[in-house]
Amino acid sequence: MEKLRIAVQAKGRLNEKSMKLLDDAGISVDVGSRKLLASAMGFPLEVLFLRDDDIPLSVQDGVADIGVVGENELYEKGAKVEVARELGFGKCRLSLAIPKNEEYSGLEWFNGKIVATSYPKILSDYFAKKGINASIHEISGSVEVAPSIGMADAIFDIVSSGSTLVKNRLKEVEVTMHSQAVLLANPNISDKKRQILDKLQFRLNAVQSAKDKKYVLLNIPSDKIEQVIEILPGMTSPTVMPLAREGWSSVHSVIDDESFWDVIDRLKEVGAEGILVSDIEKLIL
Ligand code: PRT
Ligand code: ZN
Repeated sequence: MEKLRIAVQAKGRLNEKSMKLLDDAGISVDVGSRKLLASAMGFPLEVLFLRDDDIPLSVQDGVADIGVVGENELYEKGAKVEVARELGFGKCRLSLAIPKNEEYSGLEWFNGKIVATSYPKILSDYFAKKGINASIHEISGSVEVAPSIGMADAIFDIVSSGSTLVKNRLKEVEVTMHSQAVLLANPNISDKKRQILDKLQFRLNAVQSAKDKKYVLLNIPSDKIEQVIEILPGMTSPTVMPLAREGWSSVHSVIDDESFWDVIDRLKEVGAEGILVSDIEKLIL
């Protein structure tokens, strides 16, 4: 039977969350023996473990059908692939940083300077767009030490909390892009594989929708039901059931996590009692 092959980072920052994504979709993969290729159980999928640098082109060239990688790697490699979904993890930014004591006047500061980076394509596109003439020095690791050893005047690298910059006496002066992990897909996969991808997407949608919502159950005097329904727009009309206690009803609904506290405050104001809120594991809309 045809299987969809997903490329996942073998080890590193994205590995665990990529595997959790499959797990959330009910797909379990036996990775015990740390093979290059592992099969999923009960779902037509296999996992190819690669360095993240190799994922965009492996999807473009069809070595894998889909893959999980940071947008930074995707744009650096310039791979011709589809972005099937944003995954919301591995968030970071790509920034220019200079020694802390330097006075920074604006982007022109970089004219004539040497900038060390592992992302030469993204940086040269950025400088070209901004009309800056700097020389880019490509290095593959520990970019942040380049200025202190006299290898470069500045760096262009991934920043998350910013503590690596502080430790290396650097300051972030320009943010050029934000990045997160994305699910890539080869645009030319067979119809059969496309169906498997759609099935995976359906499951991931259910998990994602559930994460953004809460399930609410509350008791309310029956004459206040109209007011409660106004506060709880829900996805569908809320379920209302009579309680054994005379003149009271129970209301069940699904609300957005975002407006959660606001909704609870308003429910209390109209007299709701025994408000029970719980996480939703999956939600099929
Ligand atoms: O071995 P392989 O090539 O597969 O892995 P890798 O070493 O190239 O990548 P890895 O595992 O470090 O990161 C994988 C992806 O995670 C990156 O491509 C980004 O999309 C994403 N990501 C998210 C990060 C960070 N946050 C991050 N903080 N990647 C790297 N960092 C590093 C950064 O390079 C810098 O050294 O963390 C340091 C900065 O962190 P702060 O918190 O001190 O600012
Ligand atoms: Zn890498």
